[in-house]
Amino acid sequence: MSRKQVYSGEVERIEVMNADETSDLDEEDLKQLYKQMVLARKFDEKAFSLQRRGEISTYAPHKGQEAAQIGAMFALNEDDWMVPSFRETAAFIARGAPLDKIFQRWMGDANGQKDLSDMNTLPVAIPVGTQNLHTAGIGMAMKNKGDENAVLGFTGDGSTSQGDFHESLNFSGVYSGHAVFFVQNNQYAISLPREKQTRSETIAQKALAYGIDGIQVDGNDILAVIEATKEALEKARNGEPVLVEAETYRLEDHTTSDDSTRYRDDEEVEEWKEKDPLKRFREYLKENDIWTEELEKYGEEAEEKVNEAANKAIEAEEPEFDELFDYVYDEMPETLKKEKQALKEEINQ
Ligand SMILES: Cc1ncc(C[n+]2csc(CCOP(=O)(O)OP(=O)(O)O)c2C)c(N)n1
Repeated sequence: MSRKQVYSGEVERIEVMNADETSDLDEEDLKQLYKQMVLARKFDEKAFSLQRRGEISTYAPHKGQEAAQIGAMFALNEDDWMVPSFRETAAFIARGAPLDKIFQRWMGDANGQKDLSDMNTLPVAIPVGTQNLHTAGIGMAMKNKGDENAVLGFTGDGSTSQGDFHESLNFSGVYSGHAVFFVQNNQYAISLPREKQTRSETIAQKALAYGIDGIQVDGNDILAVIEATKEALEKARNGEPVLVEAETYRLEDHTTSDDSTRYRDDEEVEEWKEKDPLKRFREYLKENDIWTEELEKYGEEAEEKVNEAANKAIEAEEPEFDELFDYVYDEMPETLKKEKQALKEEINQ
C-alpha cells in the first residue's frame, strides 16, 4: 500500500492590534472609520428603542460586529458590488445609504431600499444562505464580461451549513468568479453555537475543498479586517474567489424577538464585551496619539443624526397599496392577482 499526500492547504489568521502592529492608513481615514463605528452603534441603540415603541416590528442588532462590517466596506471600491444578508446595517451605513432610508426599511417599507443599485448594493435578503448564490452569480458575470471589479457578499456562520453556501463556493471556484464570501462568524445562529454548526476547526478552511483560498481574521480588529478584505478583493478581481471568516461576536440578542440569556452565559458575553471592536479601536487610536477631542464628543453628534433620521423615516409617506405586490414578478401570476384582489377588498382599497 502506498500513501502520499495529495493536497495540503493552508489557512492563515490575520491580526493587527493584538500583534502590536500599526496601520499604514492615514489618520483621517482612521478617524472616519471610528466615527462610522460610533454612528452604527448609535443607530443600533435607536432602532432597538424604536422597536420597543412599536415603530419597528423586528430588528436584528449588529452590536459587536461593527469592525467586521465597516472594515469590509472600507476595502471595497465604489465600482465593486456588495451583497448583504440581514444584519448588515453597519455595512449599509459605511456604503453611504441614507440613515432615514435604512430606518424606513426596518420599519417595513421597501422604499427604503429603492436607490441601492446606484451604490452597487443589493437589497436585504432574509432567507439564510441565499445571498451566497447572488454573490456567486454576480462574481461569475464579472468574470464573463471581463470586468475588473469584484463582489463581496456577507453571510453568517449558520449559513455555512446550507447547500447554497457550498454550491456558491464550488461554482465560484470552477468558473473563477470575482467573489469574496465574507462570513461573519458571530458564534451563534440564533441559539445554535458555532461548535454545533460544524466540526471544522475554522470556517475559513471550508474554502480549501473548493480549491479557493480561505483567510481567518480577527473580526473585532477593524485594521485586520481591512487588510484581509483588501487582500481577498485583490485576488477576486483576478478571478480567484476567496472565503474570509471574520471571527466576531453578536453582543445583543439575535433579534428583538429573541432572549439570548436562555442559551448563553453572562460570563461569555462579558468576555466578548472586553473585546468590543469600538473599545479596541478607541484604545488603539489613543495609544497612537490619533485620538482627539472631536472623536471624544462624536457620540452626541451621532445621536443627533440618528434621531433626526428616525423622525424623517417615521414621517415618510406610507407606501402605496400596489407596491406590496407589484415588484415581485415581471408578470404577476394568477394566484398573486387573486391574493391582491382579496386583500384589496378586505381593506377596502
Ligand atoms: C432558509 C432560512 N431558514 C431559516 C431562517 C430563520 N433564521 C433567520 S436568521 C437564522 C440564523 C442565521 O444564523 P447566521 O447565518 O449565523 O447569521 P446571524 O443571524 O448570526 O447573523 C435563522 C435560522 C431563515 N431566515 N431562512
